[in-house]
Amino acid sequence: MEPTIYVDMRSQPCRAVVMFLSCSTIPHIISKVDVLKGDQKKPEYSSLCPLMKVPGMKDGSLSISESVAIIRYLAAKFPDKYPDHWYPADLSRRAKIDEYISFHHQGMREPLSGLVEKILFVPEPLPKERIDEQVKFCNVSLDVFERVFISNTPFISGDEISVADALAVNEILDTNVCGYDFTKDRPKLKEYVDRIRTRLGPDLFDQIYEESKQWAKEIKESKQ
Ligand SMILES: N[C@@H](CCC(=O)N[C@@H](CS)C(=O)NCC(=O)O)C(=O)O
Repeated sequence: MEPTIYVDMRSQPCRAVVMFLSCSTIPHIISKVDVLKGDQKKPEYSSLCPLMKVPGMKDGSLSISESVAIIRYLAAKFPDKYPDHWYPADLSRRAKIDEYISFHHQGMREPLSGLVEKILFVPEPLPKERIDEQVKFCNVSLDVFERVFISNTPFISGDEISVADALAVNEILDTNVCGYDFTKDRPKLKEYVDRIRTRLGPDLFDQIYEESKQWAKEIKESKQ
């Protein structure tokens, strides 16, 4: 039986896992979890993934959460079923990707996903200064990202796309749901995002973003 991957496609780490899977022949079944309806807290899911977050994965008697753990598990279990550059067997190339992955949660997700959280998932709107402060945090982090991870190379690990880019691009674009497009004033970052879309193929990329774009549209309309 193939692994089941539990996702809500409005979620950045879920889209990163799906991007990797879509560029592989790793056998899998996708099962949808609606986070906005609270499916992640229902016993069917929380008994498998007690962290009650998506993505999740079940493979036989193993069930885990955390996008990075899921990607690493699938890459290790199916090494011949994805183009090597996604998570190279070569130690040095893999180390470059692992360097970004280790940076990712604090360095990118905390500021960027934090902004989405502070705008969309608070009971009362926060004062403008709190939002400005978070936007500043995002910009400081994106400065580091541009300077350290994509200063001389088209992708994080060099000339080819990898799981690091899948994780990064999904955080970079996620703030669009709440009206913040950080690629607007950052040509280097915009080129990077466009390069990933081209490399994946615009059809696949847009398909992965479809539910998120629809959600962004609904949020925008609800504010008018
Ligand atoms: N570090 C986790 C983050 C998972 C996460 O925060 N998922 C969010 C969606 S983006 C979630 O499931 N939220 C539901 C909740 O907190 O109730 C990963 O990379 O998988």
